[in-house]
Amino acid sequence: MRRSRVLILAAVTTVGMALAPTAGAAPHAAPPADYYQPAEDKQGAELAAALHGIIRDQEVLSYDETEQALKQTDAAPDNPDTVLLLYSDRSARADGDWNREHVWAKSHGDFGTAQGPGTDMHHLRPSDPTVNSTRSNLDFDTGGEPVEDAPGNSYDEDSFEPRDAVKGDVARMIMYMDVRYNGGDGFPDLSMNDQVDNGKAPHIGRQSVLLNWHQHDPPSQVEKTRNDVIFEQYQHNRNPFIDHPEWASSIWDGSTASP
Ligand SMILES: [Ca+2]
Ligand SMILES: [Ca+2]
Repeated sequence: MRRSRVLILAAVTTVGMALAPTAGAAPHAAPPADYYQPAEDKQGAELAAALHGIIRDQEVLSYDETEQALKQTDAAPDNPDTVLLLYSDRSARADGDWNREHVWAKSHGDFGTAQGPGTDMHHLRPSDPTVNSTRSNLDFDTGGEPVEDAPGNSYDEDSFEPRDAVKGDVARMIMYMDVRYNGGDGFPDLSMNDQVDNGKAPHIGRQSVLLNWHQHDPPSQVEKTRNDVIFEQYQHNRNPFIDHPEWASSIWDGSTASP
């Protein structure tokens, strides 16, 4: 069992390496065979620490560069002149009316748009400006009133609930940010907690709800391809929870403890 998995990964890597030097080549369908080697056989906090060591090795874009990059990472598969809007279940013209949503709200840790968490493509998504403004810096939780012009999303005074199709995407972006940012690089240690109304503290909740959303909305092909494009062409690091969804429950076992 183990042997065959390794062989499959090795085969994929060979294909990817052959394509890598060509501009615009199809991205990997999977991480290189050795990418997660330091995390092998680890659990819990040790796994989180190993993943942090792997994914902190990255290129860091400027905030200006992220706008152009999003036009590629979030292009609609059937129309590359448009970008998919995270919450709205529609696309917008790439040169049209959309803005950049920080899924880990940039006020939670107050990191702004300086190079670092505020420019990390793994949690930046094109968004309808009005919906982005409604989400504002709310934590994530269930319930509230419907968001106007964005069916399936709802919000109240202290939380935002995205539509079902992107609930898991949101959870995996938050988990990535938690493991990636641990207080190095001059930025705060971002971590999930099980609360709402976190304000400017470097926390986002609710962890139990996000983990539930991760379970019920597993990674889609669009999400996997996006992870590949960021890895191949921009940051050269990956979101481990898209590649290995099972690692979430090893790191966050349902308790409120967070690395
Ligand atoms: Ca999804
Ligand atoms: Ca952290």
